[in-house]
Amino acid sequence: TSSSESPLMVHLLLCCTFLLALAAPATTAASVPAPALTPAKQNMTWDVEYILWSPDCQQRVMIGINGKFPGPNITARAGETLSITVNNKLHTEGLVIHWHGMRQVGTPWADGTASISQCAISPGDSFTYEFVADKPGTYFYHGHFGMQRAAGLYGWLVVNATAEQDEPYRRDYDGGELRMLLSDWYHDNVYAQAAGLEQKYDHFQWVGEPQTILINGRGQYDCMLGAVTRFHRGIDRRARTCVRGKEAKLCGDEERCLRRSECGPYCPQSQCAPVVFDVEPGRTYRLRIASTTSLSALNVQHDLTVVEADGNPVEPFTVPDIDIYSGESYSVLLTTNHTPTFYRSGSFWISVGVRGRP
Ligand SMILES: [Cu+2]
Repeated sequence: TSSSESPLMVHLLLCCTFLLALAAPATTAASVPAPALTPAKQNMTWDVEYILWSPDCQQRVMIGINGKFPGPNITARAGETLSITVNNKLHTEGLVIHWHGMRQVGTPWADGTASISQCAISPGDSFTYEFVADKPGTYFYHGHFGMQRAAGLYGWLVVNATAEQDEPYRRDYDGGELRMLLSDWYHDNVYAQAAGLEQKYDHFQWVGEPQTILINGRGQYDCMLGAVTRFHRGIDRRARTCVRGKEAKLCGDEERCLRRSECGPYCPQSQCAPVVFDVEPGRTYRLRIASTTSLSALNVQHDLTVVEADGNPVEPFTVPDIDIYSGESYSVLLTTNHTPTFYRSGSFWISVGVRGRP
């Protein structure tokens, strides 16, 4: 999949509506010192189960958490304890969850690596992971048993710095935070992928290139989004339902149509609708990027300033695009300094393509 022929894209919509939710933390954090917080604890309960989902407008079986894909966003403050009770509702396989980037100081049993730090949680059983999110940074969690990560078992784990810690680049962005969790997606299920890799006499049969790149669990198979201009004409972000016009005839059953995302990427309710970031002109945003791909090395194209890599601040440097390999994460600064001339209101694209694979 060359990035120039079939770019999979994020649409940055420049919106005149002020996004207070995004803008407010930036201004308060810069001017008013946050009150000292007592060490807090977040409790979560997750049911991990098979779900039917259409991440690229084609329904498949995935592994979801509490009925959804990707899993819940965890946003912690450094020093906070996370307590996550995981119920294994996969009836035929074990389960663990690894907290990628967490140092697990004093809690090695919470690392979530099957057969290393713990036995896999048996079907029907539960296990409570409890650990301190001690270091600010951009992380994620994922299944670490069999190929469960490739089946969709992953999600964000972002650790914010405390007021005292103050990340060095904190004052370099005034627009808030955006997130892009990237992965590759294959239409062959993970059991078929594993069977190919493990074939007795002809092992390491790789499934091939991914059908779709997912951004925050969303993608569009086979360039179905079409030309950029078609997308701009086709999408109605205020639409409350999936079925309208021609699609009504196609779907008939709206509930089914929504569930299977049969109305395609143009319906904002679709599980495969493109990710859209609302941003204001003339601001700088912190964009967190992480990759959970099976094997694809990805490339994100946009002018960016890199400020964090894998939870460590780096001397800022500016790039026209960035390569990201599986398991890596970055924070980059993105400035909305282009004049919005492109179609309708100001709309811009970030593209994510496959750079290659090892
Ligand atoms: Cu990992």
